[in-house]
Amino acid sequence: LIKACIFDLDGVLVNTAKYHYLAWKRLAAELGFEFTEQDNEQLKGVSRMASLDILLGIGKLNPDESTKQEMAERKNNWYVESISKMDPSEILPGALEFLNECRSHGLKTALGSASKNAMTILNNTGLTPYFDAIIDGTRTSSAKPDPEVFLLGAEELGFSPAECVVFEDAEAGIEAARRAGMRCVGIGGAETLGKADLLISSLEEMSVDRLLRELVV
Ligand code: B16
Ligand code: MG
Repeated sequence: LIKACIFDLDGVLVNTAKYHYLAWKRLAAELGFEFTEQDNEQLKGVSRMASLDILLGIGKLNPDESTKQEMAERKNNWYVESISKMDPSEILPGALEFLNECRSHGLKTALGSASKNAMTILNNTGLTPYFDAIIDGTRTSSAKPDPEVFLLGAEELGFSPAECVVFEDAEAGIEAARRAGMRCVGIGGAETLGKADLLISSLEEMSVDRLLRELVV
């Protein structure tokens, strides 16, 4: 039986991917190479330092650890500047409606995000009160595809993994949900999210009825 929904943040509830992309692109430009939107696909759902490693691989650079820390901080400062201006209009279509529907049907809700900046985004968009538990990158030690973030969410809600459904837009996130023993709804295309139990293109297509109907085991 499904008792709880665990939501990824970036790409599921808000489109912060565009701000991550602009900040990484700016860093790449300062380092002297191009970083395309297609390159950016590889960074979705991946932690900050793992993203930097992918970026540096594209630029064929291999700086020492302290330089890497400085680069990650530089990128994050630009990113934080962008998200500090976010407001409720940046919540993705269907997200609020579905969160409200979950809660009115008695389903518990949790956030399961890799981002260390999740609280800023939730507070600026007004999403904070919609969650019974919030697990973000400040509370985990292993990044997706490790299942830690989702297992912590289930534990905090008091449910077993089998009672939780994860909503994800990134391949690493779908993998994390599967390793956690949770069912998952992928938001995006089959090329990257083929392993999801159910695929939709936005939360506008989701309803509690559909969830309970299509994800029965
Ligand atoms: P930060 P999610 C992820 O958020 C993003 O998809 C990913 O692009 C980002 O690198 C990661 O958070 C870490 O974010 O630098 O703010 O700590 O999709 O797990 O909500
Ligand atoms: Mg995401």
